[in-house]
Order: sequence, then structure tokens, then C-alpha cells
Amino acid sequence: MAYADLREFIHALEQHQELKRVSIEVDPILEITEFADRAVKRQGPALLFENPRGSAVPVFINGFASARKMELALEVDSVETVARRISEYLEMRMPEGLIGKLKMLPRLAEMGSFFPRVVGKGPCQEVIRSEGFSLLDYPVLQCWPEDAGRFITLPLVFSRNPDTGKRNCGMYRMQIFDPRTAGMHWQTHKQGAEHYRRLGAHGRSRMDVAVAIGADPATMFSAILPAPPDLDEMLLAGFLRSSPVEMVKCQTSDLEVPANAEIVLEGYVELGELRAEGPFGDHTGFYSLADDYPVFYLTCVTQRRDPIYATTIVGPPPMEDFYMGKAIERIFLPLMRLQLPEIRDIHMPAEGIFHNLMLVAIRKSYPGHARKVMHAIWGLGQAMFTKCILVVDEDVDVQNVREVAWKALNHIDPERDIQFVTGPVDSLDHSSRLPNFGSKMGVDATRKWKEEGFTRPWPNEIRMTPEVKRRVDELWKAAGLL
Ligand SMILES: Cc1cc2nc3c(=O)[nH]c(=O)nc-3n(C[C@H](O)[C@H](O)[C@H](O)COP(=O)(O)O)c2cc1C
Ligand SMILES: [Mn+2]
Repeated sequence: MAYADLREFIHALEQHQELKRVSIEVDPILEITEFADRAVKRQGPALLFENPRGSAVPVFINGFASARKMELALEVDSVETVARRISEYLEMRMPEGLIGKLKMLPRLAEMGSFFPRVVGKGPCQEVIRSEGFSLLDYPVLQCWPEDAGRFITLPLVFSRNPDTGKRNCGMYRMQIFDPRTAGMHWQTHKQGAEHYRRLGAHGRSRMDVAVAIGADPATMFSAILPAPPDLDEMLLAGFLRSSPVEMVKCQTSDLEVPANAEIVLEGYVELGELRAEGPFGDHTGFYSLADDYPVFYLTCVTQRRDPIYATTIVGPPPMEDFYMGKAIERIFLPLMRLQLPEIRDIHMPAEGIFHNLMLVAIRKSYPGHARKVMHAIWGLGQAMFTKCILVVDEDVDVQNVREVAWKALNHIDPERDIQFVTGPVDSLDHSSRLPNFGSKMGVDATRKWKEEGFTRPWPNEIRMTPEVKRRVDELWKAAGLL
């Protein structure tokens, strides 16, 4: 059964000894970060701070901060189960004959049941605060010492594409400027920014935005999925939880938000108005520099009677977002393979912060194949940001970084096998020559073929024969070895 809301998830974590309640007073200014950082680095429990300094609202953090917690969040024994479910849908073809078609009906009906549903009321509107509200009523963290202020770090930011009417939900941090305004840090490649640009082109002056904080875990997770534009994240959340997301209409706009949310910030962004946002201790492990971003004006708050404030911290890896990203890596592999079936596996190690490094194993079938795969990845949604793509043959286990390093370093002739390209880079890249524009590197670490101009013989990898292995298995003990 899908979690009804955040608190059911918290309860499940507690039942699995994956939650620690902290009843002593802890400061949302820096102290919660230090707790959360230590907990995630030790694979420790999620934390519920029941008594954050300066607010009556508890703080929930690290709910996704390990492989096990991600499994609990998605209600699976392994996130591979989600990947398999996706593969099954992708492989579904219209069967021959009436019987076959009838058999498929339940599957199609199931698919139809994932669509979000608008309901008349929801717990997120138990309390409607149309006056006297302030962003500072909530225990919003200052994460790191050099941060420009307090940042809402786990917001589900809803907006609508003015041309297609389609909804988008993305996670874009919000720096609190004052009680009623905040930064809206949608980077230029993201859908929120695209909606903003399109509204500008229509000559409009305001863009409605609604922000949900705290919801059932699949819905929260869906906000970070690198989904194609105009694919509703709420549909993906419905698929992940096998149950539709219930949405309620906002009080002050036509947007809808998850009915089960803890807190909803309704408001708008004034087109053309930018304000300096940051610095912010980011998931690269470095501070992202101050830059100009749109301003969100808060017009109304709706919330539960006893809301829980959900948040996260990012910083030197691995942090909570690494485990969320790892789940995305697994879940999106079947979708990548739809276009690129030669890909056997991919791995984005924590140190690469997702966009800096992707290790890719392929079944190489023709000359230059590794380079074709690199270019395809650079053309694939948010994978376009990948600063370094390293391609190996399918016999290399890309989940084993030491094996990759060993084989790749042996296999490359750097001048020949490294490919540089220029193009869009992640907004968080602090080394690129310009913001959002720079170079990327592909490394072809596959075995080189004579069709690729490599005429020398390629050596075999050293392996003992199975017969000798078996014999020594027997002799080992006889030799007095343990
Ligand atoms: C904790 C966390 C914080 C994030 N903060 C931001 C952010 O401030 N700005 C941004 O553009 N993306 C941020 N992201 C990444 C986006 O949520 C992600 O790229 C998402 O796919 C964007 O959705 P969209 O394609 O609908 O725009 C964050 C992700 C996580 C996990
Ligand atoms: Mn989107």
C-alpha cells in the first residue's frame, strides 16, 4: 500500500529502526547540518528533530539517505524492482488476437490508474493562512557557514507550461530573503526556467508558482527525476507508488499541489526581476557562487494543523542526494537502453556528483561505437551535463570503480582515445570558462580494433585456468592455509 503521506513514511522508517527522534533543542542554523552530515556518512537513521530552536514545527531530514531508506521510500526490496517494472511496460507490445488483447487490458487499466486525481480537499489545506504568515515561521536551515542565509532545500516547485498547459514539478532550492520573498533557483536548463521564459515571450508579468514541502516519499522523489519536458512528475509519482497522487487546487492560483503535503507556499514570480542568490554550500562539496535568480513572492500559506518540515542538506559527498541519484541511475537505465540498447550498465560514482563522471559499459559492435555512445549521452536530457564519460567494454563491471580504473588506464592511448567537446554544462560547474558553457571529455577505454586503425595485437587479461583453481581449492587446506 502506498504511503498516504510523509508521516506514514516516517512511521515506516521508525518501524524499520531507520529513524531517530531527537527531542533535545537543536539549532536549524548549522547544527542540524552537522547532525545530518554525520548520520549520512555513518549510514545512520533518518532524523526527526522535534524541538528545533526558534520554531514549533519539527524538522525531518535524511529520509532517503541510504540504499535501504530509498527502498523503504519506494516500497521495494531493491530499486532494481522499479527498473524491472519499467522494462516490463517498455516491452509491452500489442499482442496478436482477441485473447491476447483481453489479457493486456488489466495492464492498461493499471497504467491508467497512475494518473493524478484532483480532489476537493486535502490535509495540506487544514489551515489556510492568508494573512500574518511568514517564511520564518518554519525551521528553515542555514546549511553551511558561508551560506548567504536560510534555504528551503527540499521544495516541490509547481508551475505550468503556458503553451501546452502541462504541469511541471521540479526541486529548486529557495533562499529566504525576507518573511515573504525567496530566491527561485531554477537553473536555466530546467523546466521552471523554461516556463518563465515562455511566459516572458507572451508578454506576461507574473508567473504563478506553488511550492509543496513534505509529501509521501514517491511524490517528493519524483520532483528530482530527469523527466522529459511536459511529462508530469505527478504521473511518474503515481507509477512509483502504484496509486494516483491526489491533488488539490491552490487557494490563490489555478495550480494544483499534492493534497497530502505538509506545507504549501503559494505565490508568484515577477517576470524580469532578478536578485542575487547564494552563495550556498552545494552538492559539489563547494559553495556555489552568488548569481542572479528570480524572486518568489509568497501570497498565501496552507498547511496541516501540525506540519512537519522536510528538508535535506547537500555538501561533500556522499550526502542524501547521492542515494536519491543512485536510485535514478538504476530506474533510468532501462529508459536509456530503449534508445541505446548497447549500454549494459552505467555508474555515476559519488565523487563525480552525478554530472562530473559517468562510467558506461557497452557491447561494442562497430568501429567508433564508444564515441557514438558518448555523443548520444551528451544529447540525452540532463545527461548532457556529463563532464566526463568513460566508456568500457561490457566485460568491465562499472560498479567496481577500481576495476574500471585499472582496465581503462591500461587500455587508453590518451591522445587517441580522449575526445573533447564543448556545449552546455551544469550551472554548478565552477571551473567552466563561462557559466553554463564549457567543455566535456569522453574517454574511449574499450579495446581498440584494427578497423579503428589499431594494428598491434591486444593482450588477454590474466586468468588462472579453472582446473588449477579447483585443484588448489583442495590443496589449500592440505597446505595448512585457512
Ligand atoms: C536536494 C536537491 C536540490 C536541488 N536543487 C536544485 C536547484 O536549486 N536548482 C535546480 O535547477 N535543480 C536542483 N536540483 C535538481 C533538479 O531538481 C533536477 O534537475 C530536476 O530533474 C529538475 O526537474 P525539471 O526537469 O522538471 O526542471 C536539486 C536536486 C536535489 C536532489
Ligand atoms: Mn520536469
